[in-house]
Amino acid sequence: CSTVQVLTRGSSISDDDSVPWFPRSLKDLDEFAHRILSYGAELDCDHPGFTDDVYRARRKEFADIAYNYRTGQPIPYVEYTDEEKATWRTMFNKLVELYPTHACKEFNHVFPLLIENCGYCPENIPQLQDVSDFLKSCTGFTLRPVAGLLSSRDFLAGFAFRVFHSTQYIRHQSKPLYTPEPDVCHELIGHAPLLADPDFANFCQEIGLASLGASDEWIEKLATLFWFTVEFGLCRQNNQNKVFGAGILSSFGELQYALSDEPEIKDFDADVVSTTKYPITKYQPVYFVTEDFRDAKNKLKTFSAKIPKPFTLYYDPFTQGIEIIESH
Ligand code: TIH
Ligand code: FE2
Repeated sequence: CSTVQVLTRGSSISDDDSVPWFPRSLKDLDEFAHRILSYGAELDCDHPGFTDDVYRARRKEFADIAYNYRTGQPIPYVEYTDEEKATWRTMFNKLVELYPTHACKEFNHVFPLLIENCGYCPENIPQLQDVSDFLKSCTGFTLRPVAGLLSSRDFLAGFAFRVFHSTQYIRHQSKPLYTPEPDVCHELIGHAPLLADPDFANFCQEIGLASLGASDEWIEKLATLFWFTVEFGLCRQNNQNKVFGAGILSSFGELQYALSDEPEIKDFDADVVSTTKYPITKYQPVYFVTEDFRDAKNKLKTFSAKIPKPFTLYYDPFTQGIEIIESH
């Protein structure tokens, strides 16, 4: 028989070299601010804003806000410029035309609530703090500003705590209908609506919990599952494919393409999905379809039970922390 020991903070699990460090409390997420893969202003040379000094300087301002942010602080409000608002308006107006026919029903249920409660409209880029407050009241999810790209490990870990790392800058005005990197339009139009849905929120947290303490190899698989669901997932509703992936919902170009005859559509099988390769700078050649978010969560649970870990962990909603039970 096995003995079970509840670990307190700082005890043996953190001394075990075979288990990668992971956050155990909301405050621990502050560690990530300093571990971004690219600082906002260092844009790749093929980025549309690369030669635009004004855009680069603006990206640096946003990066600084996120870099200095700490758990518990309000996310600073940002005054967006007329040019930035015009980019949002172009996207917003085009996307809302497609949602009734292309987006899943859960998304279409929440979207009007964001218009009502968070200032979503063509003329206004909503503020992260307002959206965060709204999400918190629906599912407990909160937003946290992020300065640049996080590693998959850090990004997924946030989900264990129902924290979504969100960019605050906007895409370059020359390419409003598709960008290869996340921006505030992608986060607020693509991701935020479904983070207000209880089943979807559970699914997201499940991926996050599965990622804590997992090896690099398993993180890669979970990040791929994340990609083909939260970012690029389709589901079946009334015998039709509908979109729930944020990467599709925030791109007018890809939203039309995803439900056309062009891409390959496959049924969701977690083992297959988790090892499928994908491009990050162009439309996806293949999408996977799940039944609904509960079905996706159950499949994910079965999958993540295979991840070897020398302990079991639980999320404690009262402390918003992780409890670890180590098996000997
Ligand atoms: N391609 C998306 C858009 O244009 O809104 C943004 C991203 C999706 C996935 C990662 S970045
Ligand atoms: Fe995203």
